[in-house]
Amino acid sequence: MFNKFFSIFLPLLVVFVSMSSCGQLSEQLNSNPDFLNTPLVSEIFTADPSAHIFNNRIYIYASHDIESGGIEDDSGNHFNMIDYQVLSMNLDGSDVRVHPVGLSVDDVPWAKSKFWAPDAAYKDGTYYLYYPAKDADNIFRLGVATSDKPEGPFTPQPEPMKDSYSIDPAVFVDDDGSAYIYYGGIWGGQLQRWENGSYDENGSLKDMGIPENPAILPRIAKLSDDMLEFSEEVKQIEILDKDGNPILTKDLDRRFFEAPWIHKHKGTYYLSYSTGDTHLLAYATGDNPYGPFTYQGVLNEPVQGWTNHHSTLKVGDQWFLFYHDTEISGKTHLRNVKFTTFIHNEDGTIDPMKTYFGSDWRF
Ligand code: FUB
Repeated sequence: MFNKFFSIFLPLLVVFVSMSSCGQLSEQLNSNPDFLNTPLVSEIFTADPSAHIFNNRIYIYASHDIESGGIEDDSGNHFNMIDYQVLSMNLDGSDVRVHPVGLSVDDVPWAKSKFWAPDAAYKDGTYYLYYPAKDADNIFRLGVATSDKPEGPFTPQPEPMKDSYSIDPAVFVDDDGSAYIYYGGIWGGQLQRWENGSYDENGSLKDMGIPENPAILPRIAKLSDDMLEFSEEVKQIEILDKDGNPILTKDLDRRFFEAPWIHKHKGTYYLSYSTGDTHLLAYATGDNPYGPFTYQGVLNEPVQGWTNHHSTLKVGDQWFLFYHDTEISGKTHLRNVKFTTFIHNEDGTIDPMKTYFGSDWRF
């Protein structure tokens, strides 16, 4: 009965509640046939949603987009976020809330700017917020902050996680309780500056490596028992094609760009990620948290806006994709979080989702 409720009524209820929570603005926007779903909130701009269930409620850890006047460029100069505000809602999609500021860049001794895509995890009564920020040398590092409440306020650790770099942390807790942090992003995310194991500002300014070479890869490390540090040396996560060959730098539709996320379905690990300048979410599968992962296909076609960043969440028996687009603002740096449902086919594949109909994407 519970499962039937979730699979049949929840999506409908969710659409209704989303529409009503955004009021007249959403009703107008919803008349635009280009967009399949409505923004979850319209009080603030939100992006890069990482959704989790804590205490029988859905919590969404998102970037809080603001207008900072930064001129748009390939390094993400226009994304100058300064704090995090957690979103939450009931499991049936009701009671959508925007919580007060949970962490500000001014509270973090080592962080100077750019609170980009965060994630969160829970262990033994403590909630952990993982986030990237630029330090005083303009190098992206990953930080952790803790709270006894899922929405914060969060108390930051005084230093970044040791040996951390780049952006877009996503923490996956496996069935045996082991926690892994996945991260990385190229171009503005600086991953290309770490190819030799230490920071090289003169590393390729984009991912302009040799087109025939394997693409730059996302990173993984197991977390320590206290969830605050890496407990092992960082590893690269291989993404292979179906013949077992690495995806190449020139393969812009399939190569990793940013936003790694992991979910597990029937024992298979699904690594999904953004392809950046081709604006897709792609997914690859593996049989353990470290991979290698084999490319399977497109998860979400391009949304409106340059970035495409997401998370997946199982509520009851129903899987949800949380993502963002720019429906409210029409501006790449002022995004709004949305969600939709998806299924895994019998053979484990996921059909490409189409959440925006304004593109001429070729599926
Ligand atoms: O929100 C800033 C950056 O844009 C994120 O870290 C990337 O994943 C992209 O969505």
